[in-house]
Amino acid sequence: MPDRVSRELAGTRFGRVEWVAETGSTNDDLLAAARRGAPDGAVLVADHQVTGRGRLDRRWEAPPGSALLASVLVRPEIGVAVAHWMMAAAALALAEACETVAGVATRIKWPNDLVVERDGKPVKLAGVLADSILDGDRLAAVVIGVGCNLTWYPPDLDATSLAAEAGRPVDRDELLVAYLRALDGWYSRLRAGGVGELRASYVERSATLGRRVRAEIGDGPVIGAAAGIGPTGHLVIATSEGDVEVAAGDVIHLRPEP
Ligand code: BT5
Repeated sequence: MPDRVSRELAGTRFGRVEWVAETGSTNDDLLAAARRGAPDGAVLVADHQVTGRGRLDRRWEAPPGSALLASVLVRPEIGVAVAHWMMAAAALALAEACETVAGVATRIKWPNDLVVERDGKPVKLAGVLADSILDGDRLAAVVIGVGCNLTWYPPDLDATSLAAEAGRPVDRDELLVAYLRALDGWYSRLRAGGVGELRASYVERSATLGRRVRAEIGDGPVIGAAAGIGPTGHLVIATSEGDVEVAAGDVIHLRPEP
């Protein structure tokens, strides 16, 4: 119900929501729009993506109408170093929305997965993908896409849907509104006061910190205790040879290590 959504988002920077039945990828569409000069706050929602993307050109799968698939375009006027925190803001905002709208508690698996915990194991509910357009060392634009399973999840993966967790259907528009309102709040706080509050909330919601992990990167695995998140969003892993910082862009997989 686009009209209701726009009404409920009035007063936030995300009031201009565009809907499409089908597209390749909402992130790709908003990146193209950003290059044509689209303003801060543009939102695109699709019922279906034919080529939905994850990180490192992985696929994001969702049958038509089964998920919240939404991207926002922001022009945050912050340094490149802070880009990670826009993705963190989206993950936190979506986590808050899942809680308020569906009563489902989620945690954030570094860097960009929203998970529920089952028998101490992360089960993926949603993913966040941030793409940046740079202007020197500034961020000219960031497109942040979220895919959140509502009724379907890939049966062959450790995954779940909001309906499965809530035990009832969850309204996509209600989730979208709650997500965009929460994101608007985090975005404002990030711009006004820096990453401090966001980082504290992200750390509090982390499914990764305090666990033993194995980060697969190009040069081989980094194994140790996930000890912290650095100022630019890197994961600090305490290994037997000292602390090693790994960047989201370099980590192919992050897995629990016994
Ligand atoms: C992500 O990547 O989790 C980010 C997903 C972002 C999707 C949104 S949808 C709107 C916007 N437009 C786009 O084109 N993308 C964004 P990553 O961490 O790389 O995880 C990808 C992996 O998650 C895949 O390789 C699968 O293993 C798994 N996966 C794919 N579809 C899934 C689903 N529906 N539920 C759970 N896991 C899934």
